[in-house]
Parts: sequence; structure tokens; C-alpha cells
Amino acid sequence: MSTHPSICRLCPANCGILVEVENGRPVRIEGDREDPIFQGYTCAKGRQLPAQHAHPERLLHSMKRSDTGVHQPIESQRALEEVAEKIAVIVEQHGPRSVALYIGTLAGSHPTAGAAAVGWLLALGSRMVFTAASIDQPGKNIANALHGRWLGGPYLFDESDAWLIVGANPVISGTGGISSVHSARRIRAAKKRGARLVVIDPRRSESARFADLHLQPRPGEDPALLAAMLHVIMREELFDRSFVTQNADGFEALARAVEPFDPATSARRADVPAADIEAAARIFATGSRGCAMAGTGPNMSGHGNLSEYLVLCLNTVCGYWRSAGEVLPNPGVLTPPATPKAQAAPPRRAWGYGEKLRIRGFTNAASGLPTSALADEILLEGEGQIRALVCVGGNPAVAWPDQRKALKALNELELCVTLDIKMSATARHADYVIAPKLSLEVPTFSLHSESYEQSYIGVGYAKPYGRYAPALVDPPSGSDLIEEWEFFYGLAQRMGLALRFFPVRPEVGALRGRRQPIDFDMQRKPSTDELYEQMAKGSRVSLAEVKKHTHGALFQDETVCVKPRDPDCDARLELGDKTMLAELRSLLDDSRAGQDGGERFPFRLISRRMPNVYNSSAHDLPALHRRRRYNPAFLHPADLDDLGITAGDVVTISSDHDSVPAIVEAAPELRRGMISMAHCFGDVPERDAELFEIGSNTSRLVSVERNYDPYTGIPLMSGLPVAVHRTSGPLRDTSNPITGPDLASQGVRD
Ligand SMILES: Nc1nc2c(c(=O)[nH]1)N[C@H]1C(S)=C(S)[C@@H](COP(=O)(O)OP(=O)(O)OC[C@H]3O[C@@H](n4cnc5c(=O)[nH]c(N)nc54)[C@H](O)[C@@H]3O)O[C@H]1N2
Ligand SMILES: Nc1nc2c(c(=O)[nH]1)N[C@H]1C(S)=C(S)[C@@H](COP(=O)(O)OP(=O)(O)OC[C@H]3O[C@@H](n4cnc5c(=O)[nH]c(N)nc54)[C@H](O)[C@@H]3O)O[C@H]1N2
Ligand code: SF4
Ligand SMILES: [Mo]
Repeated sequence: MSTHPSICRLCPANCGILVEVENGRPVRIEGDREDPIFQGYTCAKGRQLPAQHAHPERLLHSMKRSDTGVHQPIESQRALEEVAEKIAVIVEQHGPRSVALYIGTLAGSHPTAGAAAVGWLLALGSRMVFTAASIDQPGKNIANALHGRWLGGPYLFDESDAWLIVGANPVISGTGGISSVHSARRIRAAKKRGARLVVIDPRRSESARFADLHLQPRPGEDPALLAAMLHVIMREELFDRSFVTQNADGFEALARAVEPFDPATSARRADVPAADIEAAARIFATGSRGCAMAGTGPNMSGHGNLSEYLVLCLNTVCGYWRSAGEVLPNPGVLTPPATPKAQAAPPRRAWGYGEKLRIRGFTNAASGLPTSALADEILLEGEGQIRALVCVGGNPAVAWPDQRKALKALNELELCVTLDIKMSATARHADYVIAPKLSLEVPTFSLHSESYEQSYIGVGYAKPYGRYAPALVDPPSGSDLIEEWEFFYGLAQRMGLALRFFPVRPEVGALRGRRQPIDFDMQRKPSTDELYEQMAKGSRVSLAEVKKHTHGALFQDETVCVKPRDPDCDARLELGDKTMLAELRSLLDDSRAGQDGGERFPFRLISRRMPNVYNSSAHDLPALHRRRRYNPAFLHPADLDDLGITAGDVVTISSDHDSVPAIVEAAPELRRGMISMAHCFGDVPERDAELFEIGSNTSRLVSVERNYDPYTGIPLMSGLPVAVHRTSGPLRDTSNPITGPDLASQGVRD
């Protein structure tokens, strides 16, 4: 038995860990106390890495579906040959646009997976790249484009004294500008310093419990609340006049637009006390450094672009951007040196360019092509129809909005390929399932996590942290596995394409350094480590240096300060974007505002995340789900009483689109009238009877054709009007008695 430092990749937090290895297999995980960022932290999921690696249902061979629909193992090189051939035929008959890519969340576990996939598709001549980002928080990219970016970067949580979280739950999810790593401890430390936290969430979430002020509004009313906060900040002159004068346009237009959203008006709409809106505005605006931040809640409950835009307006109006002379806490490690400047990058187009879809008038957008339209693009016949789809680290069959449509589309494809570690709900619809190596079997490094901006989504590092981990164990004997990037390299090679990729998302330039694209050697296949060397070329700290620190290290350089604005720079942030302010004004005409829901659909289904799963991952790790394997429908106990149902009962939840069965559980932390449920559970409708084993698929309730954003396509996935009816079938699973919500004990660790 030996113990080795490594990096957990079960989720994109990438915690530094210690792995006990016995007979060549990982057997135990513990946190790495010597890691300067993670300091011994792991979560319950990460500690199950050995079980994930040894899982009896883990794919050890790629699979091919036969004509009778049964999947059989296929040699990986053979699968590559066949997929390359089939794609070549489809491209020849229908052009490159008929081939699309879907990059899911767990592609983010590997530094090269998504980038190599995109590189391959572009080399093929198709730009049909879809990602989970457009059904997640697409409003972020849209708002950033319309508002412009600040090249000095945002303030980070650990240095701030005013923090606003709108519909995110960092303590569980790790976003919200506060990663889940020691989040409770960090929030407590911040409060000791005098920092104040405001949380807006219809649920008293694990994070809201730490808030100095928690507003518990109707879902979907975030724009009205944020506009009222701006109203108060302007009325009471709590804004940073000199920052605004020097750096932003559109202040007057914004002031006019928020004028009708006085606290009393927004309080009525959102059903929160007007005094709380005023207090929230004052807490937020009277800090010295701070940041407002929105999560999936507001992005999924309609008007996500607008909520994110108003969040940026709050930050700008309060001057909460790093100013000239201040030290940049993370000047980059494996990226080229950052060059922060106290100036704006001007607004850019947020939609209406690039690839045009044939559905609902969509185009490419700052948030990427709308994934909500991908199923329709597969189903709609005629020129431009998508006939082949390659998925990497994603699970469309349970994740895409409108599950029935997604399933129909997967079945209609001429060719469906997915790269996955198990026979996921999607894999069972795929013609080829490519089995990759698992995390501890491949090397990794911290470059891709580093490229995120802290406050922007919360992952990423507040400090200049670098860590590398070599492959620790061999894949199980007798297996035939390839890395994700090798699959795309193999396809490119067989199709005579030259593969190139961008190591870091290009838009993070000034703060994380720019990077040239990498051209692969198509004659001699590089090793993964050679690729990493190339990706890190020109970095502030060499990969060789980072490798010397096996527990990770901080590579401080406190001389990297934000430079003053370039003398010739006249770029300004935009507070008065016409489309956004028109959308805000249109809310005033919304006749449904201030109502809790109609007679037919009196409840609102709101989104949430649960500690012991990661989307559709980790559901199959038994140690994590001793108590239950499904996603309960959480309701307020008084609502359960009114409905005459009790915890453990099976109900049918219906929207105006479809219905799903669900198992109810009491949650006093909810606002009345809410049903709070996690996504990515369940499977095809035919398996609904296995409810207690697999849970309920909330995406089935979502229509992609009504109530969608015109630019990003994201449909209403939170705040969705629904009805609840008691089901007359077997009412409870007596083998698994439900005693009440117990999330705190399941993963919230400090
Ligand atoms: N343990 C765990 N961690 C995860 C994941 C997971 O599945 N499990 N998933 C990962 C992924 S893919 C993502 S995108 C991130 C998301 O991270 P977050 O955005 O933090 O997602 P949630 O934890 O669901 O928190 C969203 C909160 O919004 C609230 N909400 C719902 N509707 C509204 C609304 O209309 N307005 C407001 N103000 N609030 C609302 C919900 O009650 C919920 O508490 O988490 C990531 N982290
Ligand atoms: N109704 C509703 N729908 C939603 C949401 C919601 O809140 N409500 N949330 C949305 C959000 S925020 C997101 S991000 C999406 C998630 O949508 P997806 O990203 O499509 O779904 P995941 O479940 O994260 O898919 C991860 C897949 O990767 C596989 N995997 C795990 N490890 C590896 C690996 O090492 N390599 C490879 N190749 N594969 C691996 C897993 O087995 C799984 O099948 O769902 C969205 N859909
Ligand atoms: S948060 Fe948990 S699952 Fe994610 S990387 Fe860290 S230990 Fe692994
Ligand atoms: Mo997500």
C-alpha cells in the first residue's frame, strides 16, 4: 500500500487529494492537508473515487449498438474506424453542418476533452458546437457582452465586505463566487471581518442560512428586485459617482428605467417586505469592496439575461471593480502573465452572428448556440438537418429541456456517439459509446480551472495556485480505454484533418493571459503530458516548476498590479443597453406579476442542486445514497397538509407540457407554493415505475417552444407553473422510510 497526491476530477472543483493505492488500484481517498488551497478538503463524492473506478457497471470497453438495439463491446480502434467512416459519408452526402457536437459538464474534468472535440469539429468544417452552458447560466455571457468587461477583474469573496448572491447556493454547488471548498468556514471568516452577505432565494438554502439578510421572493422576480435595489442606490446616492463618470455610459437611461421599480412596487411583485429591499440595497452599496452574483435560479426562471445584466449594473454603479494600483490576487500560473488594466473592454454583439439555426430564429450568441434547439435541429427535416451528434461528458437524455423531444431526437439520429464512463441514459440511445480512462488513470493539471474568473462562476482560484498530477494507476487489466482527446485525434487522423485547439477560453485574455492555438502533430501522436507542455508554453510559471510541488503550491507575485487605463482607451461599460432596459420596462405590463400561479397550476417548480450527486453523475455510488436514491419533490409542510399528503407519498407533478411522478418530502425552509427539485434524475418515461430507484426527470415538464429566451433559447426551467396530484398507485416505498430532510448531514462539511 502506498499513498500518492493527486487531483479529484469527479466534479470540476478539482480538489487536491491523497490516494491510497493497493495492488495498482485506488482504495481510499483523503483530503490533502498540504495543498495550499484545498487544505484537506474533500466532499463525500470525492471520497467515493475508488468506488467509481471499480464500479461494476463502469465501461471497460467501447460499445456498439447492433441492429437489434443491443450494445456489444467493440475494440476502440475499430470503433474509431467505423465512426470516422460513417461521419465521412454523412459529410459527403449532407455537408459538414449535418454533424454537431454536444459538450456536457463532465468534459470539464479533463483539460483537453472539450478543446480537442471543438478542434475536430471545426477542422471538419462544422461550427455546430453546443454546450451545457446555454441551458445553465447563459445570461452571464449575454450580460457580459452587452455591459462590457472590466479588465482589472472583479473583487473576490475573501477580500470583500459586501456580497450579494441571487439564486445560487455556493455551500452546496460551489458557485456564487465562493467555491464549496471550506465555504462555511470562509463565510464565517468573512463575517468576522465585518463582511455582510445578502441572499435572494425562494428557499432558505444552506447558503441563505449564513446571510445577514435573506429575501425569500416569488421565483422569477429577480429583475424587479434588482431594479428596486438600483432604484434605492440611486435615490439615496449610494453609488460611486466618480467610477461611473469615468468608466460607464448609460447611467441616466438606467436611472429612468429603474424609476418605476420603487421598493413598494417590487415588494408587491416579489412578495417580500419593501424594507428588506431597501436594507439589501444599503448593505450592498455601502461596502468598500464587493460583488453581486447570480446563479442558475434567476437564469432559469425567465429574464435571465436581464437579471445578469442588472447584477453587472449593480457592480458598476457601486464601483466594485479592481482599480489601478491594486494587486491582482491571481496573476496566473500556468497561463501567460496577466496584464490587468483599470479600463473597460467595450460591449460587443451578444447575438445575431455566426451560425444561424433553422429553429425559432436563433443564431450563435455570446452563450453559444442554443442547446434548447438542438433536438429540433435534429428532428426538422430538410437542408441543414443535423444527422450525426457526438456527445462528450454530457447526458442529453436526462439533461436537455423537454425530455421527450430530446429522446425522440436521439433516436432519429443517423449516428449518435457518446463518450461516457457508463451506459448512461444517453449511452443507451447511442450507436457507439466510447469508453474513456477514468480520472486517476490520466494526468491532469490546474490550467483549465485557472482560466475561470473567480466571481464570474466561482470555480477557479483566488490565489496563484498550480498543481499537476501524473496518471496514478493503470486502467483495469483487460480493458480497452482511450482518453477523450485521443478519440478526436484518432478521428481527425483517419479523416485526414489537421487538429488544432485553443488551450484556454479566449475571452479571459487580460486577466489570465492569452494563448496561441496548438497545432497537433498529425504524424506522430503526442502523449497527454506533451500536450500539457504545449498548453503551458509561455506560462508565468513553467509546468516543470509546478510539477516539483506534488501537493500543489502558490506561486505568489505581488508585483502584478492593475495598470492605469491606457491613454488612448476610450472604452466604457454600458449601463443603458437598449434591449435590456426595454425588457425591464416590459415587465411593468406583465399582468401575471404579483400572482402566485393560476388555478390549474398553483405551484412553482424551482431548481436546486443536491450534495451527493453532480447532475447525473454519482447516482450509482451506493455509499452516497443509503437513505434514498431519488430526487424528492420538496414542499413546505403546510402545503403538504393542505394537499392532504405526507412525506414519502407518490404524487404526479404536471406542467402545461407533461407530467412526472415524484416522491414528496417536507422542507420547511421553502417558501409556500414551491416545489424544489433537482434535475438530471430519472430516465426514459418507460422506467417511471422505478421511481424509488432512479428519481424523477424534471426536464420532462419543460417545453422548449414556449417561454424561452429569444437569444439564448433557455426555456423556463425554474419557477415553472405546475400542479400536484396524489397518485392512487402504491403510495410509499416501505423499504425506505422517509424521516424528513437531512441535507445538511449529507455533504455540507467544513
Ligand atoms: N453538489 C452539487 N454541486 C453542483 C452540481 C450538482 O448537481 N451537485 N451541479 C453543478 C452545476 S452543473 C451548476 S450549473 C452549478 C449551479 O450552481 P447554483 O447556481 O448555485 O445552483 P443551485 O445550488 O441549484 O442554487 C440555485 C438556487 O436558486 C434558487 N432559485 C430557484 N429559482 C429561483 C429564482 O427564480 N430566483 C432566485 N433568486 N432563486 C431561485 C434555488 O432555490 C436554489 O437554492 O452547481 C454545480 N455544482
Ligand atoms: N430541468 C432542468 N434541467 C437542467 C437543469 C436544471 O436545473 N433543471 N440544469 C442544467 C444544467 S446547469 C446543466 S450543467 C445540465 C447538465 O447537463 P449535462 O452536462 O449534459 O449532464 P451531466 O449529467 O453533467 O453529464 C455528465 C455525463 O458525463 C459522464 N462522465 C462522468 N465522468 C466522465 C469522464 O471522465 N469522461 C467522460 N467522457 N464522461 C464522463 C457522466 O456519466 C454523465 O453521463 O443540465 C441542465 N438541465
Ligand atoms: S468537490 Fe468533491 S467531487 Fe468535486 S473535486 Fe472536490 S472532492 Fe471531488
Ligand atoms: Mo450547470
